[in-house]
Amino acid sequence: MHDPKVFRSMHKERFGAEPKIFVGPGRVNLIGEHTDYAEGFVMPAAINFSTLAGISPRTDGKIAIYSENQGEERVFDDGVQAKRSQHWTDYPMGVTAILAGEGHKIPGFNLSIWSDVPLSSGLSSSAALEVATALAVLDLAGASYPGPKLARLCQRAENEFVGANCGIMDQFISINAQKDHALLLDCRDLSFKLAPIPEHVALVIANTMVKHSVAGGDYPTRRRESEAACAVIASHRAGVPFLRDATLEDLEKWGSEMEPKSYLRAKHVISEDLRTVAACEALLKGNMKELGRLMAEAHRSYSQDFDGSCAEADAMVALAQDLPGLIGARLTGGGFGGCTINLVEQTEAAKFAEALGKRYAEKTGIAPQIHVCHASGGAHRLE
Ligand code: GAF
Repeated sequence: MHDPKVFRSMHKERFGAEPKIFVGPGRVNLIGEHTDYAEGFVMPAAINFSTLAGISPRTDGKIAIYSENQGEERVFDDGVQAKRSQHWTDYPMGVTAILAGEGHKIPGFNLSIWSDVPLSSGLSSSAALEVATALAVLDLAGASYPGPKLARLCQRAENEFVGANCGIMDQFISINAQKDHALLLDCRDLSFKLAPIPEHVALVIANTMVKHSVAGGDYPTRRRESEAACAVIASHRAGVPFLRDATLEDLEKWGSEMEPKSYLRAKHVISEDLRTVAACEALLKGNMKELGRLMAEAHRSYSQDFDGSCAEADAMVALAQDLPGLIGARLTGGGFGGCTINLVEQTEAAKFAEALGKRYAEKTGIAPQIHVCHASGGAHRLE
């Protein structure tokens, strides 16, 4: 992580005021992909890559936002904006606008941002930024929310202000994560179960270096395709507003009325919900073999039925299979690139990471980034 002391003095030098600093972590999803917006199940963990947001008040009503990563500062002379401007500041401004819309009086402020969550890698750099900003702005406004409610507000910032049609998973885990745990989240009522990640298991995150984006065309297309399948089922059986409510039997019964692509997308989503709940049980029982099997099946389903992978991610998963220490591997996050998650025996993790990186570079000609991570806690203030 960035040295908070350096970050603090950077803010002080730029804005002439002492900041309060807040942290929002990125996340990795162990299993449960494209199920959140279908009100199903996901099982993510926060990771030790995060975004820092430093905030100090201003008296002139202006909002200044500086990103050390972008090397850019933007000043909004009339404070909170009503609309996006297709700029990276849409994320922090979106959160600010949503909070203002909730009735909070938000004075002018200086916000500085720094992050080590790799961008466009499926590790939720957007949610980390939204969540760190939300804590910072709420602190300034003298307000706070319970975690699940705050996650919904951050999701709204992304849906309504930024214009990316994401579900609730990323914001939820960034806020509500617990150190050394994965969290099985029911995306319908936001109830959750914590599952400890055993000490002997490392999270090895392998970045294919193929850029992923939720705002891009493929994510909303897949979402539409799966929702079209749900509409067919709902036209026969009441009480299926989301694929969460559908069964594999429903799919077999009415699948012939669906576009073939929609059928396959729904097959992934419905079966992924079952796998995700089963994976949590396996993790809780310490049944790593079953967890690995479910992850392998989840990757197959994500890649072949949902068509959410890419050649590089498929290669990264395939190349991991016979490496010593592997428990399970699959593509994580929104898809079409980004990172794979490998659960690996801790004692083998360093060697595993090195061997996987070498194999991937030889196979694809791309130098990957491979990180041995651990599950960290949720967003908080840095004292
Ligand atoms: C992205 C989205 F932001 C999440 O809401 C989720 O849909 C995920 O892709 C796919 O599981 O991270």
